[in-house]
Amino acid sequence: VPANLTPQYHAAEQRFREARSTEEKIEALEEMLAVMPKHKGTDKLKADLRRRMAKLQEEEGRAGKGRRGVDPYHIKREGAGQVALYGLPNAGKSSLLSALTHAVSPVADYPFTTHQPVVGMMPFEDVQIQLVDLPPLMDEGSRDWLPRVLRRADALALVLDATEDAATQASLLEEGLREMGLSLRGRGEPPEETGRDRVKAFLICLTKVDLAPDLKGPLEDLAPWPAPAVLVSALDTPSLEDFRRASFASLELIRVYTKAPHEKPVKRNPLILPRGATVEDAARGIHKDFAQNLKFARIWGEGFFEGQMVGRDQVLHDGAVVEFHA
Ligand SMILES: Nc1nc2c(ncn2[C@@H]2O[C@H](COP(=O)(O)OP(=O)(O)OP(=O)(O)O)[C@@H](O)[C@H]2O)c(=O)[nH]1
Ligand SMILES: [Mg+2]
Repeated sequence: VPANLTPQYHAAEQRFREARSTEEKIEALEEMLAVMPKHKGTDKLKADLRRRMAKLQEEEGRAGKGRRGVDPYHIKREGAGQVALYGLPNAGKSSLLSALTHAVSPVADYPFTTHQPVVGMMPFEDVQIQLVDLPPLMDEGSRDWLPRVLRRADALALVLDATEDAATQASLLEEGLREMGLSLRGRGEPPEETGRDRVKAFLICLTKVDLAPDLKGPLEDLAPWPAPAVLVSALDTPSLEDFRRASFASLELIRVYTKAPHEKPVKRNPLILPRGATVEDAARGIHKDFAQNLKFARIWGEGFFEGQMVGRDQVLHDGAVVEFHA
């Protein structure tokens, strides 16, 4: 029986491989076990993961209640995904975090204001995205831990000050990331590793547009970049909605809504799945037995007639409503 591991499993496995601390390794393993399809084909894998888990837990115990294994800069992922804000000093990162979330990150009109990560939850439609405000490029104090935080984020938001040269800022950031072993990929490009580099999804955010005399120039300069630039101002609420949308897009996720037979298709409590997820993946997101016993599903949404019958391999799109039949 083939294991048929899901995209979520592979993502968790990647986090396991990159984990530095025992705590992180345990966390990634827990997720691998949780999202792993459970059937005959994965019995051996499950036993193997359990064994590794036991060993790690023992290690953590030896390290004195896990004190040594804990990374104080480990930011526990919450919500649909984690987007890290990265930019030059004074670009406007903390102002964005404060405008988009309930978190407060000190803002000042001088550079190098932020020294520690500040985390906030940003609502977008019916999902929550975790935003992480960070010290800027060239900040000496964060040299040791900043690369780890950036590596673990699901996507990076490159925050550029619209009153300064956009292309230069973007290149400096890309260079800085390269020095940390990070490179950027455009949307839809596969997350393959290029040598030792970790490849990150990203978006470009041109902020302080309320102060910028000209936006045509910067936009032309940024056109060759493989991610669309969003234009925002921390002072302009409608523009912030564009940032929320672009952040969600950068995570390459879909929202799938489920309903019981005879219920109206209502969009609430979405299942969050990686792009490319199928009916079977959605069923597994609810309960493993659901996926195993699934006979067919009915689907509502773009490209389908209402309640169209589909099989377990049907790829789902953002906003689809699904009804499972066992
Ligand atoms: N007019 C205007 N001013 C902004 C905007 N965003 C940030 N600022 C100002 O720009 C300055 C820097 O903002 P911060 O949010 O502290 O910038 P930062 O990128 O967090 O800076 P570091 O933490 O030093 O890297 C502050 O004086 C902000 O008030 C904006 O959209 N419009
Ligand atoms: Mg700041």
